[in-house]
Amino acid sequence: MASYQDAATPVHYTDPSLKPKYETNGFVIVRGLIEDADLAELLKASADAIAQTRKGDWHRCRTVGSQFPPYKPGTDFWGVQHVMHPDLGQTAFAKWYTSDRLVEVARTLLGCTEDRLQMELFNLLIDPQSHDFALRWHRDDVKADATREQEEAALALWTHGVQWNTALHEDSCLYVVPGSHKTPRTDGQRACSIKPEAPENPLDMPESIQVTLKEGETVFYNSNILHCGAYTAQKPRATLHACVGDTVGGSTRARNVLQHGMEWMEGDAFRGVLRDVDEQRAAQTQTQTQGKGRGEVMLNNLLQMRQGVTGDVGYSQG
Ligand SMILES: O=C(O)CCC(=O)C(=O)O
Ligand SMILES: [Fe+2]
Repeated sequence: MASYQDAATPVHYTDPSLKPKYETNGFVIVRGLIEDADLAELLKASADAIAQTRKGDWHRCRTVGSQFPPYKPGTDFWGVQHVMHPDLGQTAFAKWYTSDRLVEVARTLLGCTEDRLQMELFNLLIDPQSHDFALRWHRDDVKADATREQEEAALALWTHGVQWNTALHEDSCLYVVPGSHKTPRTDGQRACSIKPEAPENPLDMPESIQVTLKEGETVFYNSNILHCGAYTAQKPRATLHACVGDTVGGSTRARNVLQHGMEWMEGDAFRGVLRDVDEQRAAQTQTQTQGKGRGEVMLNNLLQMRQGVTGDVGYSQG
């Protein structure tokens, strides 16, 4: 296996080693994904979304004190939820989520054609204002007390989606155990991830590393890799946090995605946002056809998956 140092070395988004690195290590750091004009636009949209959240005008948020959904009400925030929501009024996010480079990398990592991409979550992770905060070590859709066999079964299924963090400011909040997307926890790793409390020092987790992203870099990762997040009020954070699925996964990703409450995506207003960004993209590209209708195809794939799910999906943690 490649060294951890090698695993954490950024590669260009067109580099052929992208997929093998992602598959071996469970994550890959990518540079060159955001064009300069898009970075400025995303920074502006993020600043507006953060301001709305901190003022108490945006209630879909991650509050300090809640590690996982459902997030309880609160007054200090570590995330802005559902940034593509039409009521937030920031179309830059939907434009980025459906952009050529991002879609190409997601499609490559999933090994699928573009028409199979399923729209999922898009949130923004931010610095809390007045409290440091951390998540415990976890896998997003496997419970902490899962047996070895349950963990093995869950990991074997978890190949139909990819998650990413794109740092708009330098970001060192994420920690991962490279390669742990394929193997159940060792006894030592289990001991460090079984309690509901966050660790005092994330690096006490055996074989863990801290992931540092420079401005504009993205880490794509398997969200069932063993990972944790530690947040400080001392340094600005504005990190785009999103995932996308492959429709061949059927309902395997339903709980992971639908637990966040996606009903707002059904309305005409959101479809209108997707059409607007589609037109903007067509006006900017010469081919006019690349990516046409892409956002709506992705959305329709999600809505179709959701229709097939009956009953309450519950929550991945707790
Ligand atoms: O803050 C991060 O980068 C990770 C967040 C996370 O692991 C989660 O929300 O489940
Ligand atoms: Fe997580």
